[in-house]
Amino acid sequence: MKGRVIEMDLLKQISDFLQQGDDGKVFDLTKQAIEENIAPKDILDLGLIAGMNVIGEQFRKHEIFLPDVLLAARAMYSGMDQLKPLLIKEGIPSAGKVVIGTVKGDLHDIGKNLVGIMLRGAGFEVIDLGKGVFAEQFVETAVKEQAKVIGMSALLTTTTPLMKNVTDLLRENGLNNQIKTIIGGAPVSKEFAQEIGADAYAYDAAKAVECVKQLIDLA
Ligand code: B1M
Repeated sequence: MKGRVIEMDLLKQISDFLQQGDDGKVFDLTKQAIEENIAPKDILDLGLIAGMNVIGEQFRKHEIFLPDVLLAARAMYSGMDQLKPLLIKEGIPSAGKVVIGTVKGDLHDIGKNLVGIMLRGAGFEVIDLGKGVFAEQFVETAVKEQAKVIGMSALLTTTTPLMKNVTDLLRENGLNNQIKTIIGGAPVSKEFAQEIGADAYAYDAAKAVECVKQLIDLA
C-alpha cells in the first residue's frame, strides 16, 4: 500500500514536470521509475500521457500557448525514448507487417508513435512513414512491402478527410481486400471510419493492437 502511494507520487511528479516542459526532470524521473520497477505501461499512462492530457486541455482553453505545448512534447519524448525498448518485447516473430503514418498536413506524431511502439511490442513489423504522409505513399509502401494493414493517424479536423484518399485509392486499385485500414486520433470516430470505408477505428494504442490482430486475420 505504502509502495503504491510512493509510486503514484513519482508518476504525478513526471506528469507535473512534463506540464512544466522540463525535459531534464522528466528524463531523470522516468529513469528512476524504471529503476524502481514501476510497470512501463503505468509510467506511460499515469505519468507521461496524464501530463500531456492536462496540456491539451489547457491549450484548448487558451490558458497556455504553442511554445508551452512544444516544450511539453519534448519532455514527453525524453520519457518515451526510455520506455520504448521496454514496451517492445524483443525476439517475437513478426505477426505481420503494418505501415503507419500521420496523414498529409498533420504534424502530430506522438499518438502515432505510441501506436507504433505498442504494435512492435505485440510482435508486428512496423514501417513508420512519419508525419505528413501522402495517400500514394501509404499505398505504394504497403504494396511494395506486402503489408497487410495501413494505419493512419490524424489529430486535426482539417486533415481527417485525407484518410479517405487512402481508402479510395485502395478501392480504385482493387487492393481493399488484401490491404486493410485502421484509423485513429482524437477527431476521428467509429462512425467516421465507416463513412470513409476504413476497416477499423481505435481510440487508443492498446485498442489499435487488438484491431490490427483482427485485420491481419481478415486480409
Ligand atoms: Co496541436 N492541436 N496543433 N500540437 N496539439 C491539438 C490536436 C488540438 C486538439 C489542441 C486544442 O486545440 N485543444 C488542436 C486541434 C483542433 C482540431 O483540429 N480539432 C491542435 C492544433 C489546432 C494545432 C495547430 C494548428 C496549432 C497552431 O499552429 N495554431 C498546430 C498544427 C500543426 C500541424 O499539424 N500542421 C499544432 C501543433 C502542435 C505541436 C507541434 C505544438 C504539438 C505536436 C508535437 C508532436 O506531435 N510531435 C501539438 C500537440 C502536442 C497537441 C496536443 C496538446 C497533444 C496531442 C498529443 O500528442 N496527445 C493536442 C491536444 C490534445 O489532443 N489533447 C493538440 C498525446 C497523444 C498520446 O494522444 O495523439 O490523441 P493522441 O493519440 C492517442 C489516440 O488518439 C490514439 O492512440 C493514441 C495513444 O493512445 N491514436 C491512434 C492516435 N493515432 C492513432 C492511430 C491509430 C490508432 C489509434 O491507428 C493507426
